[in-house]
Amino acid sequence: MTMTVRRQSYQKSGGVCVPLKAGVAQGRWSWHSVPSFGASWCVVLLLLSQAARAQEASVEVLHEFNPFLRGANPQAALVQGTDGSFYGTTAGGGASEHGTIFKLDSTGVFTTLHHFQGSDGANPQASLTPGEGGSFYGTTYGGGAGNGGTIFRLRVGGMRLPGDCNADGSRNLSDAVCLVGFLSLGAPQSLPCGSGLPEDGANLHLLDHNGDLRLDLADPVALLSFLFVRGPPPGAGLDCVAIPGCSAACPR
Ligand SMILES: [Ca+2]
Ligand SMILES: [Ca+2]
Repeated sequence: MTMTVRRQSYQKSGGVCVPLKAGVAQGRWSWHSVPSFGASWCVVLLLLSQAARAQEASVEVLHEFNPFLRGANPQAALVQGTDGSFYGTTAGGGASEHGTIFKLDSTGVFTTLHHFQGSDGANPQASLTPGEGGSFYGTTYGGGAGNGGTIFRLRVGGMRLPGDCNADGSRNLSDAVCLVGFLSLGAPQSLPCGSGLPEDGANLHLLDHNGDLRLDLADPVALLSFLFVRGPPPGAGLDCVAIPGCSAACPR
């Protein structure tokens, strides 16, 4: 049986060692040797059994809010986005010391997405709420025109037109050619978002025309069908959407 050894101060009372802290000797710990010294104190080795250890929780620090300019004093719960990352706010810190919005991705990479300036809000304290197209809605305690706070929308990722493979801001025959070229000829050598691979969620979001969660020749065929014979629209819709992992390429 695996044991963990801890040292705990005990006080001698009537010749017997008594734990100083309540709860130490309530069954989770057992003490196996009681070398005593002096008139008033004992030193006790406490052995925590493996079974008792299994009941203990452990905390792993994923990020420390330091320096202050990257955000400080988070108060709201994290919320998970459609990309699997966790999003949250800090009530303080940031470039203007009015708080920030941040992202912690699935690999533990921390990114500050926005620094509140005061005019757009200050000191957010409530959780973000997921909205359409990977966006989030939230509130700030202060800031805004009358310093009474704001309601804001956070768009995560660049605005992209579904199906726009060649990133020119329009959806037409050249996008079907782009996707066929990548899938069959290796030109272009990469897709426009994320890692450039077809498995990347951003590229799937942008180019999976038939919505079957994979990119293959059926997608440019479906795009051609939509463009020329009134086939079904792109799985991600007709309008520009914010896609995490993509840079912006929508018409203004
Ligand atoms: Ca295009
Ligand atoms: Ca597909």
